[in-house]
Amino acid sequence: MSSARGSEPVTHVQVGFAGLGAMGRGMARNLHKAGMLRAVWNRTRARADELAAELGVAAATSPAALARECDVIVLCVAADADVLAVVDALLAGLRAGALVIDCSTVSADTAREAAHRLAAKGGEFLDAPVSGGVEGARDGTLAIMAGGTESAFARAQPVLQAMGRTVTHFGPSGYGQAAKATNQILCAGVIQAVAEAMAFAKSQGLPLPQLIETLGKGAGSSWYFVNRAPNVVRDAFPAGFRVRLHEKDLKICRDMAAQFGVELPVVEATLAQYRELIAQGHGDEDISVLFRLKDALFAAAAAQSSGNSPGTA
Ligand code: NA7
Repeated sequence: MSSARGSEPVTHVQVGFAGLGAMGRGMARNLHKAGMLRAVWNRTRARADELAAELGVAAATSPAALARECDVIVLCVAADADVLAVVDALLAGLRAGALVIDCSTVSADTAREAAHRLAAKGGEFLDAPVSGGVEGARDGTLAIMAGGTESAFARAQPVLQAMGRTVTHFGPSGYGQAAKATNQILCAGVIQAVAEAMAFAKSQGLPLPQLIETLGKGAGSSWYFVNRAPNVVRDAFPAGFRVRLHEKDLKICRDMAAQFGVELPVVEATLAQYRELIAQGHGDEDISVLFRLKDALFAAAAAQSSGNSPGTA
């Protein structure tokens, strides 16, 4: 047990990593840099083999084989059912007292269920979803929101510190996911505002690069405005944070709010618009592609009033 913030790499923790997608690969590389990565596993075997060869670590042939090798296992897979499936597969090889840290974004209920299944086999679980995107995963600067027991959080410290810059324990199992869901609502509101503001600015004929430069320093600015409004100028919306993934997360937020009998307007509006974007083939683009729908409002209005006064001063 070590509180490793800013200290030397901790080499005695032997970590296994499962889920080498866009996020997981960067996170696993940072664990390797910190001297902790022992083995990796990925559903599509080739990805595990490739990273294992790059880093000189073992490629486990199954989650159970990974669990047999390591005391700490980090997961970064996709949705609720995927996390539970991998947790179940780990159980067959679980070492006594092993700690599973799940960095996927799933519901708080799934986190509690995973904690329950692990506890029944003598393991510990920490939900530890992350924010900061692929860049944060690569640079080890993720914000990590943890839920679980104090002891699980303390044990996880060196591992979390190797992957993130801001690591916060919010409470028992599920609280990390609740914090992450809060973040995803925030992202929805901000991207709505960025997309709408940029479509409005375009309609006004404003010079967009100068506008981004100036408003980026103003009170309405945000990370999304500074980093993603330029996509509008480039007319390209590469991921980024894919529409499909944010849709998954907002459905989690919707379900969690529904448990209180509440429908959240920003969540509902964004989900409806994401459905439209996905139908139009934009599901794998960055969420700033929402601009296209807002821009289309002006195009539709212009088309409707065509023949009137197109160059209204
Ligand atoms: P990616 O790039 O889509 O990667 C997803 C990873 O999860 C990838 O390694 C998948 O394996 C793996 N995966 C997905 N479903 C399963 C199941 N059922 N069993 C085992 N492995 C699975 O997503 P990101 O890296 O951007 O995001 C990962 C999580 O962090 C997600 O919850 C985000 O919301 C936040 P594959 O290579 O496809 O076989």
